[in-house]
Parts: sequence; structure tokens; C-alpha cells
Amino acid sequence: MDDEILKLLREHSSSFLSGEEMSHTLKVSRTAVWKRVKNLRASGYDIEAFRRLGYRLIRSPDLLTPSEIKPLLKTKWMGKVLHHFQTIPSTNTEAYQLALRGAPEGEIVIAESQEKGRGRLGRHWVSPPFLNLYLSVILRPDIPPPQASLITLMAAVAVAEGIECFSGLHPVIKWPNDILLKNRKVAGLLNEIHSETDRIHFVILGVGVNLNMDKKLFTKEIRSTATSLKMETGKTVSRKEFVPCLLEALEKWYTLFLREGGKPVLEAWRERARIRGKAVKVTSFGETLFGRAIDVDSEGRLILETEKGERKRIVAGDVEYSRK
Ligand code: BTX
Repeated sequence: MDDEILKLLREHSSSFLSGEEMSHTLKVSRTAVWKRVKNLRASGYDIEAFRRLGYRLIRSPDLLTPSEIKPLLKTKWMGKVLHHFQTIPSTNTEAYQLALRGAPEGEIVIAESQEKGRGRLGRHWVSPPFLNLYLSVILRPDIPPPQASLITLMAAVAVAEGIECFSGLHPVIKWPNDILLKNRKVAGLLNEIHSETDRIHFVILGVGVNLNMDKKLFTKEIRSTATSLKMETGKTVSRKEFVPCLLEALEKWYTLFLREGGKPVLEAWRERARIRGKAVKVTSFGETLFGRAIDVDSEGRLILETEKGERKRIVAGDVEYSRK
């Protein structure tokens, strides 16, 4: 009912809406309307109430609820169903469970905070409440499993573009999935695949973007390697206005990827990553390699020329730019 009350109040934002009219439209008592208004106020909605005039919505909080995001969303299908949680262990885990139960492509899970936000290889993703974005999208691409890693590259391009559209900043991609501003991580991607040998059932694409984090809120270990849009722009940003920018970019790039294959994604990725020729240190499955990055191949693997002159294709790992 909260959504319906907010919808009514938004439709009458320039005037007051009487309790009587609301109770009539919503088919509940005036006391029930008043109780819901009190709850909405407790969640941060600024709602004026006068005995003779009724209610008027003055200001909405920066929450990532469906009622805040949906009026701003211009996507065709992505995010039309939005599962919102105050707190949750991990949006990826929740989206995975939803997908196992048959949730269709495009449904998303958003949480205001995560208790066990996950990075790759069981690493932790710092996810405090009401500051950032923690979002997972269910995708069901009809592509061969080896191409699934291109989804990570596609998402990196889309997230970078979403951040750029929203903030005017120019994020850079670091293989495979870090989004950097001034060499510090502003966003990360976690791609989890459920597949058989020759068929993908679904992919859960998890996106974490640091929006309003202050430096001191990052744990000591990552204080010098992480950043946020607020830290880079000097301004608090609207989280609910960022979500549509991100989802529109994701929908656009995913649709293009399904229609035209990896080529446009790889071109855009190369343009943002500028990895060719860079001296790198790569850690992959416990092995550390030094060398020069040559490119990414058509399946998103990093082509590395080692110090001994050998060419290797790296499927997964971490890259550091070295000065060599
Ligand atoms: P990653 O393994 O590439 O990066 C994880 C590493 O990044 C950590 O070990 C730490 O050094 C650093 N780190 C941790 N938290 C942050 C942060 N908030 N900002 C910058 N650096 C950080 C990246 O994995 C994938 C992250 C995906 C997160 C999303 S959030 C929504 C979804 N649900 C979920 O559980 N994970 C994804």
C-alpha cells in the first residue's frame, strides 16, 4: 500500500490530497491511511499533514525502493521487476535463488546494505547501508558457455558508461572487471554462471558501485585503493538517479552483445582499458607472472607476453600495472 499512497501523493504533488479521498481510492479506513503515512515518514518521507487539507508529499528520501526508482526508469525490460531489501547477505545469492526458481531475465535485486557482500574468489565487498549501490541482474543469454566471460567485459563497459553519463567522470577499466577513477576502484563486478556443458541456464551479474562513501568509511586495507563518486566529485550523489543510468547502459550493451556478438563490446572495452603494451603483474590460480599485455582475445582472455617471450592466455586473475 505504501507504493499506492506514494503514487497518489505524487500525482497530486502541487496540492493537498484529503485523507477521505485517499481512503476512498485505496478502499481502506482513514486511520489506516494515517498509519501508513506515519510509517512513510519514519522511512524518511517528508509528508505534510493538515487536518482540513489532507496530505502533501514534500520530499522523498534517496532510497532504492521500487517506488523511488521505477518512476525514473526508462529501460524496456531490465529492472521492471525489482526486489528491494534493507539488508541481505548478498544480492547475488538472492538473485541466484530467484533464478533457480525460474525468475525471468531482467529481474533485479537491490539491497541498501549487504552483510556478506562478495567479490571474486570468496573475497569480501565492503557494503555499508544507504551509501552505495549493490545490485544483481538475472540474465539468460542464449550463447555458448565459453562466451560467458564476455558478459563480464560487456558489463564493465556498461558500468563505466553509466558512471560517465551520470557524473561526467571518465572511468577506466582494468582487466577483467575493475572500474577505476584515478587508478582507484569505484566499482566491481561479480559474474556467476549456472550452466551445463553446452548451455547457459542463467548468469547473475552483480554490480557494486561506491557512490557516497567517504574515505574514512573504507576499511584500512582498501583506503588507498578505493574511491567513490562523492570522493571524486566532492558532492553527495543521488543513488536513485544513478540506478536508471546504470540499467539503461546495461540494457543497451547487453542487447547489442546478443545482436552483434562480442565485437562492439571488445572495441569499447579496449578503448576504455587501453591495456595494450602495458607492463603488468598477473596473479592467476596462485601463479604470478610478469610481462606485457598484448590484448584481450575474442573470449575476453588476457593475452600476455611473459618476460621470457612466451604468449599466455589468462582466463581469470588479477592484474596490477607495474613500472617495468
Ligand atoms: P574483486 O574480487 O575484484 O574485488 C574484491 C576486492 O576489492 C577486495 O578483496 C578488496 O581488496 C577490494 N574491495 C572490497 N570492497 C570494496 C569496495 N567497496 N570498493 C573498492 N574496493 C573494495 C569485485 O571483486 C566484485 C564486487 C562485486 C560486488 C557486488 S555488490 C552486489 C553483488 N552482490 C555481491 O555479493 N557482490 C556483488
